[in-house]
Amino acid sequence: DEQKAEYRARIKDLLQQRNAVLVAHYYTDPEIQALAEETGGCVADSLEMARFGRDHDADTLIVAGVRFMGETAKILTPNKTVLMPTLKAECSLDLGCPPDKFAAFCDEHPDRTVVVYANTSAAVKARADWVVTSSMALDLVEHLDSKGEKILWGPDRHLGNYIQKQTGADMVMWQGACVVHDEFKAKALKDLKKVHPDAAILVHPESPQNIVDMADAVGSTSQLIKASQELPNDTFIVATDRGIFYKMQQLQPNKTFLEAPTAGNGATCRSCAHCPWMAMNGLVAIADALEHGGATHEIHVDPELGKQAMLPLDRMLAFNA
Ligand code: CIZ
Ligand code: SF4
Repeated sequence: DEQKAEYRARIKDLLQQRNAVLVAHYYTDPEIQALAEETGGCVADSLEMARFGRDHDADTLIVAGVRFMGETAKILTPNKTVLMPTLKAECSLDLGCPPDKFAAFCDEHPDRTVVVYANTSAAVKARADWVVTSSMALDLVEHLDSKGEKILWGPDRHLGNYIQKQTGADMVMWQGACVVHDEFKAKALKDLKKVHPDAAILVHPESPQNIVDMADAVGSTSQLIKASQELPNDTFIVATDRGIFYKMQQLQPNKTFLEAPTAGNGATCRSCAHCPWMAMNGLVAIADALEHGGATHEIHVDPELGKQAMLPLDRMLAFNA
């Protein structure tokens, strides 16, 4: 703990020296979120991280999250230095959607508007008409559907199915999944709900359909945080990465938050509901990134690719339902 305090102090100094700001995702570990808050950075979902980084006047952004979030920051602000605690923080949705295969899929459906989730590489974004996050995907697809557009959706199949069901839009889908949300189990969730009959179930739509079907509220991370404040329940069962408990507990200290079970019995897989790549964003790695930058920490995006990917990203940021 003494060592951690030392790292925190060092990071604070380095942030000032470099005129840098720490931008952290809700799924990072609590101490990282706390540090971002203490130092004038932000804790947010990927949409708000992108907005915050774009609008902040720091020279350097240090993005605690996964690679696509750093890439998005670089695409939106090519003149800023974008550092990440580690460049090895991937995302199963991004990994499961290689740009060449995705482009071939798009070529098979030239009549469709291409809508991709933010959890993709710069090259996949560059091929898209729209980028979305889970907080505005439903509204955007509703909007496109109302104009009679047919949609090609990628890469998360659960989020795509959920949106298709809600909107009735004509969608073909890439079959990707998030390794964290894909693990939630309906039978174990039913059992947990029996033990806590008054609990409200909060579900991120990257989860399988049978989990979404049991939800009292379905939404993006920021929407679930809002639901935890607005619903009258004292107890919540939460089906998303448990990093989110930091913010929920901070805003509602008297409420109880339980992890939705990930394996057949909730006890066998205590760490499943935490993204292994988000967990790579530790204090040591952040200090190292700020101190050394360079090859092992700096995000680069090919400028031409970046220009193409900026178009659907700007559309996303400008879209207001
Ligand atoms: O699962 C993720 O990586 C999410 C929810 C990202 C985001 O949009 O904040
Ligand atoms: Fe990707 Fe899932 Fe991790 Fe989010 S939680 S970064 S979607 S693997």
